[in-house]
Amino acid sequence: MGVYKNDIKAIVAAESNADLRKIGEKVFANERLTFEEGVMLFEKASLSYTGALANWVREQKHGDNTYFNRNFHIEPTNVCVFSCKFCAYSKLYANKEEGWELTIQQMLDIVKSYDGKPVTEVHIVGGVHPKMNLEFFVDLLKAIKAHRPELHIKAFTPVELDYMFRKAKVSVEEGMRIAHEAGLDSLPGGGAEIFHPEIRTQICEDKVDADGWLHIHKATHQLGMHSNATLLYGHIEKYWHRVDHMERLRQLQDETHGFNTFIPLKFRNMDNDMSNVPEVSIIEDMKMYAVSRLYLDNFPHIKAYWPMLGRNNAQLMLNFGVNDIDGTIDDTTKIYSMAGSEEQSPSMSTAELVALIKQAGRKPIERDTLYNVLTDYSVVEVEELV
Ligand code: V47
Ligand code: SF4
Repeated sequence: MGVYKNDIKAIVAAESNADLRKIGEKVFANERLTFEEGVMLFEKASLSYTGALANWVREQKHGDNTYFNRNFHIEPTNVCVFSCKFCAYSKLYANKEEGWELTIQQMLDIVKSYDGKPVTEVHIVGGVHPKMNLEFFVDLLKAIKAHRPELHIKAFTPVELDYMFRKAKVSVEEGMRIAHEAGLDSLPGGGAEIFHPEIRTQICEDKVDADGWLHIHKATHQLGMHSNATLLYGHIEKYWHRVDHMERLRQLQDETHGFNTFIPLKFRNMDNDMSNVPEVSIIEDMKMYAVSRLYLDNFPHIKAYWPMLGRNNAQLMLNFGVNDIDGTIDDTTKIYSMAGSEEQSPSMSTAELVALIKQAGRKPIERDTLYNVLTDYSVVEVEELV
């Protein structure tokens, strides 16, 4: 699209703060930003400056290509042994009347309900139920693969996996091997929240810590699988906690190159134990996406998860470093609607997603989970309106 392309060098040259000018020059030279520079972008740079740089990087990496996939979600249970303060979704085991737990057959029936539909991925993530153990999920993975072998299974966060592995008394490496052999193809990005213990102990102290989260992703990458990473922003953290989080991810990515996508998740405050914490503005959202594009120089993709952010805001982020807009979710994904997300019952057809990306002046590309191009909708008409 190149809104900024011709003007970007002039924007940097005109910047009055010498440190920010240096950041701009480093971005052009493909030089890595330091921790201090990451914090400075959040604290000192104007949104237009950061946004212009992030857009430039986005266009260097992907041009106008904007990716989405066709997926569906399964949430095995909302019963959870943990009690993250931001979570509006989990129900304690003791309070099961408000909880649900699906059997393997029920989950397989959900998969079967997509028979004949052109979905390429199932995303499975939920609460940590004390009775849903490694054996249970191995059986689920095998059942799905037996029914539809080509469906990519992106499932389980390190929070769920850590619990399963410890209960099964297997190492992370052994547990990941078992899950992979049963059919697990990749990991979604959840459970990362904010890594730094100063914040983590306040918002989700009882679940897997930063080292544990990173260990599971490292073991995943070592098996040749890919994964995503998230960051929960806009609550009680400071800017430097966000940069610390991204720094840890950047370091692991240097080692393994296994991450595909970074997904900043905006904290929503409805019906949880942090309802007193106000939500941040759209300006903060744009900053978060833009700085992440600049800081995570070794992450191929930055995703705006539209059910959480709202489709119009997600569209806006396509000018602030974002090149992926998740998928055509067409179920009732409860984890967000319960926390007050923009989209109470997220659902968007391929035609709607394509139109949304085109309105932003970008090229809609349907991808599979691993970013192989399936259809370029800038040259192909949307064939159906499902
Ligand atoms: O880790 C929970 C977040 C995450 C709230 O990899 C909340 O493609 C905001 O990671 N406000 C799970 N966020 C979901 C997730 C995800 C989503 C979409 C795509 C992918 C991917 C991954 O949801 C949790 C937590 O950070 N979350 N409660 C809340 N109140
Ligand atoms: Fe459980 Fe996940 Fe909610 Fe934490 S965020 S309470 S681990 S469902």
